Parts: sequence; structure tokens; C-alpha cells
Amino acid sequence: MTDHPEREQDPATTYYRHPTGGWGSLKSVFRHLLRDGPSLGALSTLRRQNKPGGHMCTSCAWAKPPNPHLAEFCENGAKATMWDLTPKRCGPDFFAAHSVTRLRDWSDHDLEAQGRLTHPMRYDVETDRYVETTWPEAFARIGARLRDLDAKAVAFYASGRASLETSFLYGLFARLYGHNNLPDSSNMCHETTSVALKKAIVSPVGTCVLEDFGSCDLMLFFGQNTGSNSPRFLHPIQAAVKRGCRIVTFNPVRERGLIEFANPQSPVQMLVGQATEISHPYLQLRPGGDIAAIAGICKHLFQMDGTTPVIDREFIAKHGHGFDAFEQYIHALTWPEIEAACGLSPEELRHIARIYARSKRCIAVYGMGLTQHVHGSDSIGMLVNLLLMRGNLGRLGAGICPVRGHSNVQGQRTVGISEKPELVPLDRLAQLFDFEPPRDKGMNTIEVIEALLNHRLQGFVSLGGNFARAIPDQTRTDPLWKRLRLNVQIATRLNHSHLLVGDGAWLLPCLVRAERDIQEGGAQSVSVGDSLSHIHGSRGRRPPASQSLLSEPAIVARIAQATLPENPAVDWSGWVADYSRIRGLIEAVYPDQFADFNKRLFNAGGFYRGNPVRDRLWLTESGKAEFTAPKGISSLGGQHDLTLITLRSNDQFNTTIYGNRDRLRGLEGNRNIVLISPADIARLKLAEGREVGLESLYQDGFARQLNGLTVVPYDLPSGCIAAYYPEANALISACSHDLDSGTPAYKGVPVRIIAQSL
Ligand SMILES: Nc1nc2c(c(=O)[nH]1)N[C@H]1C(S)=C(S)[C@@H](COP(=O)(O)OP(=O)(O)OC[C@H]3O[C@@H](n4cnc5c(=O)[nH]c(N)nc54)[C@H](O)[C@@H]3O)O[C@H]1N2
Ligand SMILES: Nc1nc2c(c(=O)[nH]1)N[C@H]1C(S)=C(S)[C@@H](COP(=O)(O)OP(=O)(O)OC[C@H]3O[C@@H](n4cnc5c(=O)[nH]c(N)nc54)[C@H](O)[C@@H]3O)O[C@H]1N2
Ligand SMILES: [Mo]
Repeated sequence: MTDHPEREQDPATTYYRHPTGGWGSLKSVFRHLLRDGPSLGALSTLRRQNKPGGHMCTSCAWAKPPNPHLAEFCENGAKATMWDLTPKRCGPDFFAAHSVTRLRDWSDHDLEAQGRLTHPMRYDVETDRYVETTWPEAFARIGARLRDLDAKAVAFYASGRASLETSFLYGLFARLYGHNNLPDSSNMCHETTSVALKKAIVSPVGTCVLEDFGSCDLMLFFGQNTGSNSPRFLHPIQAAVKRGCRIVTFNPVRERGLIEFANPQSPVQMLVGQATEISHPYLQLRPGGDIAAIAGICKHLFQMDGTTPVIDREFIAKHGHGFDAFEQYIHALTWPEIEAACGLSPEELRHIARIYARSKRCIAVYGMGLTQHVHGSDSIGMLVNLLLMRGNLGRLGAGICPVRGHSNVQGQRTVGISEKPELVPLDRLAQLFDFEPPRDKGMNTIEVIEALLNHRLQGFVSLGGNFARAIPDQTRTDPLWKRLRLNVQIATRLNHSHLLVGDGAWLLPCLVRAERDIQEGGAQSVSVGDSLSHIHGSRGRRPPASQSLLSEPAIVARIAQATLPENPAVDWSGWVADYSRIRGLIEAVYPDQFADFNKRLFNAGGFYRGNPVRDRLWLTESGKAEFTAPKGISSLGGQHDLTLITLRSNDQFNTTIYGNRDRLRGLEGNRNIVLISPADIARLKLAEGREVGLESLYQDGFARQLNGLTVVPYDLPSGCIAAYYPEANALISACSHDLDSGTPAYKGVPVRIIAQSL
């Protein structure tokens, strides 16, 4: 690890001295800009990023405001665009020089650092190399192989970056081919949200719009790292704090972005080095302790509710269902069990209950800290309970705000990328495209892993992403991929998933969103949906990285064409010639949400898909919002000493590792580290800098171990340790996931330290 001087002096604290944003973020952007020597054109692309008529950033899904800043991008958005527009190329010469077996020893960072993929490639088993192929050959052979396979044993994965147009075609292709096997990166991410919010309020997405952040007086943050993962959200937060809005954060890790923030867009803050203090208070609860913490706040609210009412009983009588059972559940909980589960004292929770009781308009914000747990859905249900207790749904300045990850992950799910047939208007698809769609449930991510482990999976098509590295249980799954009879990877850069291949593997390079997309009908635009359910058009203008690239819609359509029989109702070539026709199809299938899609494509700030919850229309069976009780008070089962959470740094985007500096956490130089509190280091007789291994204590009959991790002292609650994603994924069992949605429990891994790595 680093030999950072400040840490030597004071191991108990983080040693990052500067606020989020500020000069640190500008320096970080410029380092990335200069490293690859991007063209002036690439730099000018940033000027148009996230603005009407420009291209929508491929980093996070945070909202794009109607009145953007001069530079409406953040450090990470700039990195993502520069990464996409790198001048480096990874072409046939590179693959001729390196066997696939050899490349498997490379890190994902080194693989991606080779630059953009330039040519369609086929894996040749004899020479163990990717060799150049032509598009017609690739499509013909992929189509023939797909026809040969059992459709139900093939999965079409999508990473949440592909546009609405591509996603619609991909979902339609899957159903015409004969399956609903459409796992999505969302299955590892906010699937918990889709399931839990659906149960409570039917809307599977957040209820807030940007206006709400302008009028709330309290924001509760649960397990969302704004500074690293959705930095542009810091602007409305900072403005809210300035107006007097209070921010309370629940997170085992003291994340810099939620502590203080200096706005790079504000010359005054930059010059005088002044930052806005963000969270007050900041509660470092135990991992998986959110249900207990929220239950504790609710318990206090019941106790405080007297002559001065703090529970909105009028709202509950009119709009809530199941309140009595919920009240009984809370009464039955004892303070010792609440404290044991979350690590926060009744006094600390009373303080928050008081803040909440004084607030008139509260927004609850959350991320992976809630969703990636065995009882993740129940935590979200509890958060809805908390909001309902004071009528904080369906009015201005209030609501629930899951912060989504990939730039179009929420959008994809609304246009048919779903393994759940009941969520897709199959009858309308049947009518429009004259076929009988499959009605059986498809595989989600966990079920694809199971099918791979049971040797039932025959083929895999990947629309972006790095599935083999993003999933849990890599040691078990890695050797099995090469048994597949087909593995098609549509990608922009080389990654590890492309190297776990056997006969029938294809690597198909595509355009990135900032690049010009010219089809028969002229220059094309695509569209994406953001975290606040607004749809934005996006137009790329940069010249493509290679003449041999195709767009994602074109690749999907041409594989489909090569696979499926002729169908006069399905015009793949015509649709790809003019994407506005695909948007027309989306409008025809989803008329309520996408009315006048083409006309509204470039509305400033996007157009809103709408959410009945904003008008207090509850489409549940009871006709009211549902209070729910959790299955357990803690997301962690059994007795174990240490819980591992897996973290992202601000120098990565998922499995894309830009570099080794976790600037906001003050960590640098090495990602093979394990963060442990100084108290636990002493208790476990470890020492800073010592190399250790971790062993999973999850009981499913398989041993899981990870060695070579350097101990780094860090401010964490006792019993909580942390390591980076994806490096730590081999420790996580695919059987350990949210019970309702199947989202892997990446933030609740029972482990023990094995004193010395072997
Ligand atoms: N720079 C950058 N931006 C990204 C990404 C990236 O990798 N890099 N990824 C994108 C994607 S796909 C996603 S989904 C989002 C993810 O963004 P986030 O939702 O912020 O996800 P994480 O960083 O995985 O974890 C969030 C926080 O949860 C906390 N946490 C862990 N366990 C618990 C718990 O039990 N309770 C509570 N209350 N907190 C807990 C962690 O300390 C961490 O601060 O970001 C998107 N944006
Ligand atoms: N331990 C642990 N594991 C996790 C998580 C965690 O918090 N902890 N988080 C989970 C979450 S939230 C998510 S979303 C998943 C992420 O899982 P994925 O979405 O599958 O992974 P990414 O790392 O985002 O995918 C990166 C690859 O996408 C390709 N790519 C980039 N841009 C484009 C494009 O424009 N088009 C195409 N076709 N390809 C492109 C590049 O080849 C790049 O290598 O990981 C999950 N895994
Ligand atoms: Mo995600």
C-alpha cells in the first residue's frame, strides 16, 4: 500500500484533507485528459455533454437538468468520455501477438488500456487467438449457431448502458427467438428496488424529480456514495444545504462526498478553499443494519407521538394499508436487538427521529448499501414505511430516490429488457409483430450463473458489460465459460469476460455514444432514461474509432436477421436505417410513457415518463400504499465476527479500472487491500501493511478464499471490513442474494481473516 506520511501519524483517521470536488477533482480530470493525449475535438465533446442536442454521458444515470451548468459533467463523466474517445486502438495486430490464455493473466485495467476494439474478431481454438473476421461471416455463423441451440438455454445479457433503441430491439429479438432470458446488470444492482418499491407502491422506480430537491428540508442518505458515483448530484445537494436543508447519512464508511463538497463550478469556493459541510449527523452503522436503524427511528416516532402528533394519521388512514400490523411489529422489537443489529444507540436514533419529526418535506436517497443485501428488499420496504409515517410520498419536496447506476439501466427495463414476462406487454408485441411470444419466466443473473454451474447454459450473448467479472463466485464460474457453444460479446474495449471462451466465441466492436452514427437514413440519435425517469436524446459527433465499427442497433438487428425466419411485420433493415422508426415502435408498445417520443426527444431536461405516486394514486391491490414488515431485523444471518463490504473507488467505473487512486478516501497505489478499523487490527493482532487472506464463512459447501491483501487501517465500525469490487468477488457466493429479487449480497459477506496469505 502507500507509504502516506499522514497515515503513519494517525492511523485512526482517513488522511484525505480536501473536500470532494474542488481542485482535486479538476486535477484528476486533467491527469486523465492528458495521459492519452485526446484531440481538441474530444475535449469539445465534453462541452456538449449532458446538454440538449449533445451526447448523454456514459458514466452515471444522474439527472440532466434543463438549465445545465457551463460544464455539465463531473470528474467521472469526463473520464468516461475520454476513456471512450481514447486515441489508442486494440486491433488484429494486438490479438495476433497475444494468445487468449496469456491475456487471461492480465488485469482488466491493462486489457482495457489497450484502447478501443477496432475489428470484428472470432476466437480460433487451434491457435488460441482472436482472429479477424468480416461482419457478414460473423452474423451468418452466429445466426446459424443460434438456430442450432435450444433457445431456452441461451441468455441475452445487457449491461445498462445500451440505448433505449438498442434495448428495445434486443428484447424483441429474444422473444422472437423464443426466450425471456434477459438478465441485466440491474439484476446485480437495483433489482431490489424494482421488487420492493413495486410491492409497496407499485411504481418500480423512484418518485422524485429535480424540483423536489429544490424544496425538501431533509434528505436521508442510506448507502449511496454520491461523491464517487453520481457527483453531479452534489450540486443540488449543496444548493439544498445552503437553503438550510438538513442531510443525515447512514453509512458504515465515512464517505467524503457526503461530508463536505467544494463546487468546481464556483470560483469563490475554489479560490478560498471553502467547502460546504454536507451531512449532519453522519451515522456509521453496521453493514446490513439499516432495517434495525429505521425500525428504531419508527419506534421513537411512536413513542413521541402524543399531544403534539408526529405521525401523519390522516394521511395513513386515507392512503396507507397494513399500518396496524406494522405498528405491532415495531412495538414487539426491543432496543437491545435494534442496537445489536445496527450498532447505533437508542439515543442516536432518537436524535434522528427528532430531526425527522421536525421536517416537513423529506426525501430518502439510497444506493447499493441497501440493495446488495440478503434482506435488501425489506430495507427498502422499511424506508417506505418511514416516509409513509409522515406522509412523505406524493407531494413536492418529498419522496423516495434510488440512485441508479449505469446511464440507461432504468430506461432499459422500461422497454422490454426483463426476464419477467408479466412486466412486458407481450400481447401488444404479439399483435404488432405477428408472433407468439414466450410466456415462461426467463433467467435473471443469478439463474444464468446457476445454469452455467449446472452445465445447462449453451449460449451467451452480451450487450456490453463484463459479466464474468461483475458476478459473484468467479472461481467457480471462470472455468465453465469455455464449454458454451456460443459466446458473443458486443463491446468497446477488451475485458476478462472476452477471454473465458471456447469454440463459437465472437468479439464484436461497436460505436460509443459520443461517436457519429450514420445509417442509410442519415445521422442518427439515440435515447436514454435517467434516475429521475426523464428521457433524453443523445447525438454523437466524433468520428468513429475505426471504419469497421457498427452501431449497437445495427449489430443486434443483423444478428436477429441472420437467426430468424422472414417476418413481414419485422423490418430490421428499415428500422436500423432510421432510428426514429424504432422510437415509433417503442411508442406503439408503451403509448402512455412514450407519447410523441420523436417530437420530445431533445426537450431541455428530458421528458418525464410520469409516476402515479406523485398524485397519490396507489395502483396496489388494496388501492393504498403498503406498510410492510421485514423478514428479519438484520441482513446478516448467523454469528460471525467480520462482515466484508465491497466498494468502488472514484477511479473506476464498475470493472473498468481507470487507475489506482481512490482520491476521496485518501487511498492510492494498490487495490489489493483490506480496510480494517484500528480497533479490529489491534483485537485481531494484525498490523498495518501486513499481507493477509480472507476466507468466506458462507455455508454452502464450497470453500472461498482470497489472498494477498494488504491491511490498511480505516475508520470503520468494529466488525466491518472492506475491499474493492471486482477484486473481492471470488469471496461472494452466488447463493447469497436478496431473497425477493436475487440481487447478490455484495455488501454482506461473512468472512474471517486468515493470518498469512499462502
Ligand atoms: N465513479 C463511478 N461511478 C459509478 C460507478 C462506478 O463504479 N464508479 N458505478 C455505477 C453503478 S453501476 C452503480 S449501481 C452506482 C453505485 O453507486 P452506489 O449506490 O453509491 O454504490 P457503492 O459504491 O457500491 O456503495 C454505496 C455505499 O454503500 C455503503 N454501504 C455498504 N454497506 C452498507 C450497509 O449495509 N448500509 C448502508 N447504509 N451503507 C452501506 C458503502 O460504504 C458505500 O459508500 O454508481 C454508478 N456510478
Ligand atoms: N462485489 C461487487 N460486485 C458487483 C457490484 C458491487 O458493488 N460489488 N456492483 C454490481 C453492479 S451495481 C453492476 S451494475 C455490475 C456491472 O456489471 P457490467 O455492467 O456487466 O460491467 P461494466 O464493468 O460496467 O462493463 C464494462 C465493459 O462494458 C463494455 N462497454 C463499455 N461501454 C460500452 C458501450 O457503449 N457499448 C458496449 N456494447 N459495451 C461497452 C466495455 O467492454 C467494458 O469493458 O457489477 C455488479 N458487481
Ligand atoms: Mo449498477
